[in-house]
Amino acid sequence: MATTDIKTPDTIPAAPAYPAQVTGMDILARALRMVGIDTMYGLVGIPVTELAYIAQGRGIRFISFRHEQQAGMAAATHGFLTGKPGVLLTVSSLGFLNGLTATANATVNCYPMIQISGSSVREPIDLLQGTYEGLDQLNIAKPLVKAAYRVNKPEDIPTAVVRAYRAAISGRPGGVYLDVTTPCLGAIMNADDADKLFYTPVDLCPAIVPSPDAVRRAADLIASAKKPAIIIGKGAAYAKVEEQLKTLVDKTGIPYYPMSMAKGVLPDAGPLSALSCRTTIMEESDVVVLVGARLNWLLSRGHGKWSKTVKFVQLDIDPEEIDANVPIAAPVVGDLASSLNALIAALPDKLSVDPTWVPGLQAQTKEKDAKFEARLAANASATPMTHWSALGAIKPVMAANPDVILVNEGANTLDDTRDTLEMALPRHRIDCATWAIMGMGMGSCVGAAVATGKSVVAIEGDSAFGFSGMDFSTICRFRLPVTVVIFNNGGIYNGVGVNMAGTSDPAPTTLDIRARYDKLGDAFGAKTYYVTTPAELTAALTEAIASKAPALIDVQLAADSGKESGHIGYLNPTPLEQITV
Ligand code: ADP
Ligand code: TZD
Ligand code: MG
Repeated sequence: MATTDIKTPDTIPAAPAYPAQVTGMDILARALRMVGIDTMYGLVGIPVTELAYIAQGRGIRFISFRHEQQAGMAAATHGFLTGKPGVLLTVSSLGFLNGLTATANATVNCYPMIQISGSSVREPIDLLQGTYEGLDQLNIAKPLVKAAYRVNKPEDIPTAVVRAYRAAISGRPGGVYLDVTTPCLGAIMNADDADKLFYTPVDLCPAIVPSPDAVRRAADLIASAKKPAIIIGKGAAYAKVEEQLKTLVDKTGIPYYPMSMAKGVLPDAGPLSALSCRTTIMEESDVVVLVGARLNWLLSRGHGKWSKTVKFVQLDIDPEEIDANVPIAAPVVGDLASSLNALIAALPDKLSVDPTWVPGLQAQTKEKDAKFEARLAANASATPMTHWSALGAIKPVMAANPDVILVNEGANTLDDTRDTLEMALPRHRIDCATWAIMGMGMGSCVGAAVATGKSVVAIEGDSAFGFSGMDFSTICRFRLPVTVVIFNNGGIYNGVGVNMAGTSDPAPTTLDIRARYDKLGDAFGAKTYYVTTPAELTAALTEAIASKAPALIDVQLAADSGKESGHIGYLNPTPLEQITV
């Protein structure tokens, strides 16, 4: 054979130029970037593992968790703090269901988030043929979320993402479910065709301006008030209307009472803060202005101690909220910034308030605060520690670090912490909120730290911590500046429950009074502390916050510290003391 017959690379014909191709996963990651999503929380596996890799490659931070519920709590907290939907990524079936609990909780709390879940191939799910992780996820999600969509074709992904985003933040924010099928994730498109799908959506969260009539009616009612009060809810924290609220309070001199997660929207310690006067406001106010707060169980649904003649002004974005429990005399439906601006402009410069009203509330505040301080002082040296002595040790440290975000869950641990720690800044308190659920702790810590870059302190009951404790490892893996403080009183409410059968099984409320939670922190390389005195606790928390590194403080309390159900024992069908068997 002549050497000229040998094919060299030069003589091999060039391969035909096939167009570059992309998958549905790539389109999804780009669509998320297009609406400004820069972080995703989740837990991967079939069929979304590669999606997470691609998202990371495209500049979306992927925060990987140990349990989807906690990833969802992080996404919800991210949404609440930033006003942009937090994104949760889950696998099909149980991963989806684990995450859905957080998406449902977000919906109840009006936090914007999007749960994106991979789902299996449709046909065998619909015919119940037993496919891998087969579950009719879309229909299961629907009743628990604000909106639910499924995307089946890669061409539809950018539209689906924009729709999910708008649904999460427009009107009343909430949880949105986006189901993405496995074939859609894996579908291949020509890159040129895919490029044409992307667009920049206009005005993703439009203002909703209240009607002038509604504003006039509300302003007239407020102007007629003798004993007015403002109740600030977490809707106001979310809507970032602290400046407008300050102007309203400065202009009118109306005192304010914050709901739990609205603490700090205006300072708890401000001269017009009526934080200690909840009952007086309920019993005596003639006009109450609800600003992003629902008249739900947390406000006795407008009944109970409320004066029979009180008139409500309600500022809310959701028209369906109005009259939900009691008649609302002056509804103002709109976004809070627009509504407050309009209301401030419509109010007279001076109100004719009863001259004894505000000084009376201020005197009451002084008296109640003094009593509270006396209680803390009386407990200061209690050994073993109680909730109060522990909180007395924590209070000055948190006061010295006002920009630290507080995460808080438990029963007594929740109620006593809320009562003890004053908040000076908006959106610095995240708790178990409207549903009073346990299991938001570690996820919320991660979401708060990632979304804001700020330091976080969680104060957790020992039971509450158990719901999310494994995701302390996520705090450690991402080296977040989070300190977790565990109040160990050995149980749900306390550790002195008695097994009514008299057997060796623990009582239903009993956990582990001798547990060393700090050793869990050791397993993941955190700074850890085990403290038994208030002085040790003050020192440990000071050092832990200053370290800006993951830290865990196990606070040993007395087993008898804490009462059943904390402040809401009245909601039990029958008090434990009255139960006989
Ligand atoms: P809290 O538990 O603090 O009392 P809720 O969660 O019960 O607060 O109420 C929050 C309310 O705020 C909801 O009714 C919600 O519709 C409303 N809301 C949320 N965002 C806005 C907004 N941007 N403008 C007006 N209202 C809002
Ligand atoms: N499960 C879920 C998901 N949410 C709940 N709220 C409960 C159970 C019931 N529950 C409460 O309402 S508070 C609480 C539970 C289990 C824990 C209280 O114990 P703790 O706090 O250790 O967290 P204290 O300080 O001991 O009261
Ligand atoms: Mg406990």
